[in-house]
Parts: sequence; structure tokens; C-alpha cells
Amino acid sequence: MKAVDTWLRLRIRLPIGKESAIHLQVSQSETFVVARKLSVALFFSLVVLSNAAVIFPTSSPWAYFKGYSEASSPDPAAWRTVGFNDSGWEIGQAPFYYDNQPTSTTAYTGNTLLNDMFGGYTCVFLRKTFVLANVADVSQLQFYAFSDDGFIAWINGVEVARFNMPAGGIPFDGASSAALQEPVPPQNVSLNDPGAYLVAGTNAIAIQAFNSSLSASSDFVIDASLSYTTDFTPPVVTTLIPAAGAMRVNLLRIRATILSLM
Ligand SMILES: [Ca+2]
Ligand SMILES: [Ca+2]
Repeated sequence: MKAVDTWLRLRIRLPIGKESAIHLQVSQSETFVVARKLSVALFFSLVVLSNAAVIFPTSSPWAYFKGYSEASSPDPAAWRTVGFNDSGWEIGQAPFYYDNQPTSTTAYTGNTLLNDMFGGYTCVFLRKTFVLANVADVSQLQFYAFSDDGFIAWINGVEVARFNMPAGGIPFDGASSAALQEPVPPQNVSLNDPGAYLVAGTNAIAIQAFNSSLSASSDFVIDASLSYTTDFTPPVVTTLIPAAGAMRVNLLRIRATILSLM
């Protein structure tokens, strides 16, 4: 009897970084059940549109609020959430900066000069929204920040990065940890499992950037960017029942346990 291969192609979306079980129920016509046997094979192919994309680059515009007070009240954390109304905030292009020693070889330059920060306030609140259509494809975020002297960053209210800051919540009139020797290294932070806080549609990133002192630090700078990586690692079949290539007169069920790696 001539064998005929019939391929059934399935497209299955797997949760990233989790073990998943797939059950396929197969039914056969009684007419053919004696004469034909079914074999099992699973192949995986992934279509990758891109493996990295910029969500927003450095030197981007932000809504910003000078730290003369908390950015939101009575809840000092409300400003970090996507639903917060920042229409009253100023808009400025990063880097935000000042430098009292502009001729220094390590002097900061930028696009938004904070000429009232020295002696006026120790932190700046920054907010930006961004849209992600397909959160399930985002396996990792890459957050970059250039900061003198420290910052805390949140996405949708969840803290994702902290640099040169004391632990815990820091009030508007708080300060970074002790100033670092210049040049201060840029921060590149890989954020795993971003599906825990990203949402399909509009998301919000918030940064509270601090100086080390109200009037004893001669400079300040903050700039940031955010990129994402799509998942291009093929999933691994950890168990397959029946085994690949097995022959069955009656194949009614295929069970595959699949580990989708980051
Ligand atoms: Ca400095
Ligand atoms: Ca400083």
C-alpha cells in the first residue's frame, strides 16, 4: 500500500520561560484505521521579525517635574503609573543637566538645562509612555541610563532599576548615595521576564533621578533609553509521547512537554 504523508501544521503560542504541555487529540476514520498507521514527529520553527528594537532612544522628550515637592499626592507613587495625568508637567528633551564647571573635561552637556537645580532641588521626576502591541513576543528589555548621581526607574509602577541609591523609597528631598568618581559609568540593565509588568497597549516608564547633594554637588545629568529583544530561542521538547517516529495503529493522543527557553 502506498503511504501518503499528510502534514498538519499547527501554530502554538507558548508562555515565555515556562514549561508547557501540549495535547493533540487525533481522530481517525474507521475505514482506514486498520490499514494505516500514524507516526509522530514534532518540529519547531520560529519566525523572527527582529531580535531587537528600540522603544525610545537617548535624547528623547520626557514629561518632567522638578523635585520641589512630591510628584503626586497623597500617594507619592501614583505618578509612576500609566493612568497618571501629567498634562501639567513640563516637556523637555534629555539629557537633563547642569554643570557649574563647564570648562571641566568631564563637564556635562545636554538638551534641557536645569539652571535652578543647584541649591533648589535634589531630584527630577521623568515620565514617558510607550506602546507595545505584542507583549508576548518581548522576552527581555534593555534599559540604559547615564546618571549623575543616581536614579530609580519603574515600569507601570514596578521598580525595574536602581543605581547608586539607598534602599527603600526616597522622598523628593532625598539624595543619591555618595557621588561617584567621574566619569560615572553608564548603566546597562537587562530586565528579564518583562511580561510580569508590561501590558498590551500603552505602558509608562518613570525615572526619579537624584543628585548627591542639594548645594554641594557641582553637576547633574540624566538620560535613558529602552529597547526590547524578541524571543528567538527554539523551544525544547522535554518529553514526547509516543516517541518521535513511533508507529501506532490507533493514534488518538500526542502529548508533548515543551520548555520555551529565554
Ligand atoms: Ca558628578
Ligand atoms: Ca552630581
